[in-house]
Amino acid sequence: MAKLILKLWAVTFLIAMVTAPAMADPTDIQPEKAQNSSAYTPVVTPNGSTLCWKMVDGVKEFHLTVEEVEWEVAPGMKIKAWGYNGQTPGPTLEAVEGDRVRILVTNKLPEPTAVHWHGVLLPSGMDGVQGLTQKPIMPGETFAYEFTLKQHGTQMYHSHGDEMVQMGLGAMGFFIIHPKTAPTKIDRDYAIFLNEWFVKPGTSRPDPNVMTDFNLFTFNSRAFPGTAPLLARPGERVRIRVGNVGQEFHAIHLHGHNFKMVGTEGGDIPESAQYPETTVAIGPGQTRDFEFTAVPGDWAFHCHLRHHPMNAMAHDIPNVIGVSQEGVEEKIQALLPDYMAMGESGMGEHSEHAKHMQGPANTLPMMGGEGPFGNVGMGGMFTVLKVHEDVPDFKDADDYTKQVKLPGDFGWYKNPAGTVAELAPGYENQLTKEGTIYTCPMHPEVRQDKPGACPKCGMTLEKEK
Ligand SMILES: [Cu+2]
Repeated sequence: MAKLILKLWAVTFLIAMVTAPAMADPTDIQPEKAQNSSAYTPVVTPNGSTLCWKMVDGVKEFHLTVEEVEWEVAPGMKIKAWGYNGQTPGPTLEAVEGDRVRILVTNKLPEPTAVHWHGVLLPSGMDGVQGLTQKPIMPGETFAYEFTLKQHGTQMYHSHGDEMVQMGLGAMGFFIIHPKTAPTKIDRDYAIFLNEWFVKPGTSRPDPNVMTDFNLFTFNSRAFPGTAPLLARPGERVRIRVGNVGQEFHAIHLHGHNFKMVGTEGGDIPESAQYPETTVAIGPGQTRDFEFTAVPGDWAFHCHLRHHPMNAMAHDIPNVIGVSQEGVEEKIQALLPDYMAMGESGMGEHSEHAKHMQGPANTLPMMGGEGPFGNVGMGGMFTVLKVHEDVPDFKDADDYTKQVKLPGDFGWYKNPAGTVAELAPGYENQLTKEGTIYTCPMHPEVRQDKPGACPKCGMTLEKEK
């Protein structure tokens, strides 16, 4: 009897081996990219990547693994996030309307999950809502989602199990579906995922319980000065897609251009209804696509909520603008020798101090970043659209993300003569005229009659009181 059972088991096992669908490990997937570039311009996800797929029996098969990832927000700060395939946001899925897709999802989290294909029209049972449309994907399990793409546009994917924690830790990504035939040719196509986080300075685990007072604001989970620039050549047609499944609204603003709103997560905006903007408000659960013709220059691209192009700051510090700090510094230095009184004349000096003062471990100074004219004094949701003549053609999206990582990459715009704001001729510096002396807060022996930087530490000199 035991022999018979063993035989039956062996036969069943063999049949299972032969008939089992190809449940490949992500590492087995050959780099057969969505590179049908005659039909569309591949999307670049700055600081991110595009997921490779392989064709299995006429179906484009993708493999996502949801797992803990160590992620660099900007040089000097890493977080322990939850993402897909080693990154947050997860790699961008890219396909074409009409494709049949199969997405294998392996759960390497310590708790159950499910993946929702946000905005994608599909059978209810493939919608990825844990408990409602499917069983949870238990740790270690791999689920297959399979459906035919009936639309095109900028869609997203994200966890739909323990959402506050899983999405709060970064489990999200783009799902971009190209039209079979595009009405206009796009030269550069970029995708930027917004998110906000709270990471207590000195720690690395984002706190998903924080509901309102976030201290990190990111484009593709990177904060300035860790954000890659968007490159284009003058006159090129550029599309930017922005996605948000966070907790807050953002007002994404581009300098130097009037762009046209061309799509939402619900699909194309008909040409007759497209409208001009310079700032697009984008709420949780929304995507927005806009297009423009690139104008030469280095153009700021950022969230316009004024705390969002900034990094970790303590929001509960007292407001000391215009309040004399005379004597305060000395008193506190008796207890904390490194203490510096700041904020009397505004927060701008903070970005200077950040260059030479040791902050807490694993956090980012409130603002910083070197530009061609000095400190940019920004952080968070901020990057630069660089429209330069000498921007190269990149082989594909991977080639771009490997070569373009930080704001200074590919240089700065060479302004034609006479097109940069300068000191107005004939106007003397009012402060110098009145005989003001400028000193360094760290090196009082440095004294001069002109504003400038301390030759010893580089800090901006302050008016002597
Ligand atoms: Cu914002």
